[in-house]
Amino acid sequence: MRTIYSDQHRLHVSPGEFGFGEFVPAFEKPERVEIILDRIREVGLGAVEPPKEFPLEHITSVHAPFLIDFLRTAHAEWSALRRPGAAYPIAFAGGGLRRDRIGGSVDTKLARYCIDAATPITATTWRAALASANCALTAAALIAQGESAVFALCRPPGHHAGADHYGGYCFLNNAAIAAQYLRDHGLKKVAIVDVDYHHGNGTQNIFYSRGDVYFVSIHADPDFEYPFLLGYADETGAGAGEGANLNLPLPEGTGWDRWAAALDQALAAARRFAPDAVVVSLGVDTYRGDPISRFRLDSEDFLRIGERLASLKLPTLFVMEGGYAIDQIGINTVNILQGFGGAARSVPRVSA
Ligand code: SP5
Ligand code: ZN
Repeated sequence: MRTIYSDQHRLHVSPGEFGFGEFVPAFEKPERVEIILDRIREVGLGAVEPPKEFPLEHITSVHAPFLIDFLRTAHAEWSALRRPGAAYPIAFAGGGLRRDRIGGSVDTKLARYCIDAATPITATTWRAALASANCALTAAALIAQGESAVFALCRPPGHHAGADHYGGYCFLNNAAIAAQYLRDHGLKKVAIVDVDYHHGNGTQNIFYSRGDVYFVSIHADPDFEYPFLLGYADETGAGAGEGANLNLPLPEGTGWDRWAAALDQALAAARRFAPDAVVVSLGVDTYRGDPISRFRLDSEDFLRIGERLASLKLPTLFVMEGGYAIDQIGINTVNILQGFGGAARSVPRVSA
């Protein structure tokens, strides 16, 4: 399996995040994808290639242009006010505040566009986010040209970024951008299967009223976990998208048996949709050792996930999302790809 990777991801380094009463070092850090890349090379998964550059239209086909303009210019506006560090919001657009205000000061825009205090914009964040989206687009172009499976090793991740908002360590929704590219290049129906520990609220938001892109997500119940206010089972789609959104929230402590039953349900639903290709939002923060998560998957389980995804027998585009257990992130991620059948050679190794 080919991997698309850009070293420009290093241009995004979060100074830290607010969480549960303190400012803590960022969990979403550059080492994550470097370790995955090392593992890809160690097992001989396949070629690692840089992304091509794509026109911004592929991004503005899923994100509001005003959000894109903001991501590009936010830090310049921030530093023009002689502020240190990176741009974080100091207020949020809940409580009946005006969501129709899309301009104003950098703080006004941060309040409107950003959904949390864990997704800072630095001077070079935009370049990293753009390179990440280009990885997904490059992989999508390969799938559109007939490749059976490609891994977009995206960083920063994307599935929490919606049509006109961002957060959850995500700026541009790489999986959604890739799915839209496939739709624009001859594929009639695309299914997105999101196996990250967190609900892919941004992806759901983008496709909620559309019947051509099916979204199914297996995740921690938002009743106790981020993003808290989306990802419930009663969200089934709207309008032309009614029935094309499936949320499978699971309780704290979920282990393989229960998670695998949800995966089977997700894959059965995806199969019924009869898509022309599948985009997998690939998070490995379901791992038992993940520092911010409460599921209990073992490294071996990720091999099984890959095998079951392969049973769809469809062109498959893997897009990297979350996973914060740095020591095991390479093994866990590549186990999914090897389980899928992505390795030209070598026996899957399951522990360090
Ligand atoms: C792409 C992705 O996986 N985004 C996840 C965003 C989760 N953000 C909120 C996490 C709060 C973490 N605070 C954890 C403290 C643990 N002691
Ligand atoms: Zn996650």
